[in-house]
Amino acid sequence: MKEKKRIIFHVDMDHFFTAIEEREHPEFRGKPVIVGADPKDGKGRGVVSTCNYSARKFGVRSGMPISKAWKLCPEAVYLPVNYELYTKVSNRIMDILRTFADKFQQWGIDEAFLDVSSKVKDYAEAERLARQIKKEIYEKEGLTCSIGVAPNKLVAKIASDFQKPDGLTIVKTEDVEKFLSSLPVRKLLWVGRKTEQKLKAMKIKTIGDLARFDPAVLTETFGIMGTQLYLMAHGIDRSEVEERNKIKSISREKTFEEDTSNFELVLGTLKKLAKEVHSDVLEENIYFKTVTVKIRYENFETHTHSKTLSFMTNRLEDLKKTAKELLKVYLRPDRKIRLIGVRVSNFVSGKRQKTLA
Ligand code: TTP
Ligand code: MG
Repeated sequence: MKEKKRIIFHVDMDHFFTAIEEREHPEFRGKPVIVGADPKDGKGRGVVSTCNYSARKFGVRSGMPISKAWKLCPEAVYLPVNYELYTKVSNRIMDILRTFADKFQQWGIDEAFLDVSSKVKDYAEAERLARQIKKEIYEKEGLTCSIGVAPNKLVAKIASDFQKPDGLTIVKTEDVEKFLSSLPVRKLLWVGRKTEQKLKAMKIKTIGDLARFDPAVLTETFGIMGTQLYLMAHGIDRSEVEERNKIKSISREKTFEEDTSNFELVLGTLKKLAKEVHSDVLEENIYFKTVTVKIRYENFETHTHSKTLSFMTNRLEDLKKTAKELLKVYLRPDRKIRLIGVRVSNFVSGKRQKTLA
């Protein structure tokens, strides 16, 4: 199974939201900084969006309840999420990165894949190019990033995470299997908690364990995903770097001050969230097809429920109506609600929509 020879970069900004905040407020440098929900002296609800490396030393992590972060590190600088600013910086960084690539694919707010196969003839040149990219981002935006260089997206993504922050990890074709073998299987994209547990029960902990496993048994156990897992464990990934519509989804969520079964409040909040999402939809000049609601009960049990409309829309009424319809089935008098969220996805940009019509 010979792969077409390619050289792919994965660029991932270091502690993105907090790095921007530090740049804007040099007085925060050297201190632990946390961006996320208001900690309210430890009583705050909601979560940590991200934190700088100094806060990570205290055990703080993305996605952790803000109240837990407060316990671990009360002395940190706590800041609210300034999406508008981060999006602007992200757009500028993506514009810089795009100029270096034959093919480019933004991946989330602070990551991108670059296919540079025709720009460099070998890994030595690739290294020089990667250093040039890091330098340019630092000079223009004052921010550091980590870059993974590899023959495909899968390995490049794992490599960018290998030495962070300000890292550069190069994995040549002949080194791929060795590089992967000692890493935990969780590093393979798509290996979620459940799969990880199942693999653990089969005594598969590292990617190397997985690569040595009988592929027939993997397919028997996991179906088509078993075959995928086996290929990934050998560092095989043929997916192309391809530009998609820039933003993949727009969402808002709200953690209630107190868990509630006041449905008027819940539906009122849903409307408000829908309105906020909608104003972003208009600003971005996009049309959406899919609406998703998220609900978390007081015991943290979380559900998401989506509906894909048969049409593209940018109308608030469509969003509100669909979101309400989706959420209603989860409103039960015996269950208190902790959080709700609204998301739209499946986008077509407004401009393109016009030409399609
Ligand atoms: P990441 O690249 O996952 O994290 P990071 O850039 O903060 O840190 P690292 O140096 O490890 O790359 O995510 C990019 C941004 O996305 C992050 O700065 C904040 C946001 N984010 C959230 O809001 N919630 C989350 O749970 C995660 C993982 C990220
Ligand atoms: Mg990052």
